[in-house]
Amino acid sequence: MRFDVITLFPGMVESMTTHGVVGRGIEKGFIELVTWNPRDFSNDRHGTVDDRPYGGGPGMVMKVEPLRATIRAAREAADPAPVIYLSPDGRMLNESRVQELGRYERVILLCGRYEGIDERLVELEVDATLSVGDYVVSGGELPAMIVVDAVSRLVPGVLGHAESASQDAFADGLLDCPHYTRPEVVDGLKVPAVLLSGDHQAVARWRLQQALGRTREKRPDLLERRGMSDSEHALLEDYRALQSN
Ligand code: 4FV
Repeated sequence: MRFDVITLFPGMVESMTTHGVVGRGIEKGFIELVTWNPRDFSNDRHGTVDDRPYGGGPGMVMKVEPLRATIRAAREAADPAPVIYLSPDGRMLNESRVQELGRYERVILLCGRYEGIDERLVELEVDATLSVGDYVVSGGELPAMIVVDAVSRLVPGVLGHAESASQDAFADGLLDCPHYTRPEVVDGLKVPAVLLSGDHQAVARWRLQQALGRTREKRPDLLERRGMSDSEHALLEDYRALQSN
């Protein structure tokens, strides 16, 4: 999978190429990350990419031309790819949208800065807009890096065999089960006995029960959306009985 990221701060995004899962995915050749700086496509010698907003007000707005030239160059550089703009007014990123993006061979991620980009660029060149949450950060780079990381985890081969995206929270629409490691006792708090039993079936049942219970407690909206099988319903009832004891 290839990610082309249009950003005024290529170094910030390129930091992903040498760290963690994405860094390894690039080393192993499963992921490609290319950055494009609109300053290199500005048609004035100052590399101007922004200007004052029409109608007045604080801050600056990113100009259409440098971005359009950058998008055109990125588009021509490899196979067709959707242009995704990261912005608070986009559809909220979630696991199913991550899986949707994971079905492409390539995506172009457009990072805004300042107050944002000229709306006409969105109308003319953007295929979809995504938000990573109802708050404002100072640029689209961090949201774009979230997209690159979350989607890269779904690319076969990126996660080592020890890790698997199917174990991830939300992979099956549920929050994750709790995790424990050595030592066995911390301030008198023991690891749940089932995890020391060696009974893999009982461990899998316990982990599903915990995921159902915690999702019911913390994110009932997810459980509404996902629904449950009869055996999962029984597991959850059992969980609630255990919790109430
Ligand atoms: C954002 C978000 C976000 C808005 C103006 C960048 C900033 C600045 N992007 N999800 N939340 N973007 O806050 O995606 O240009």
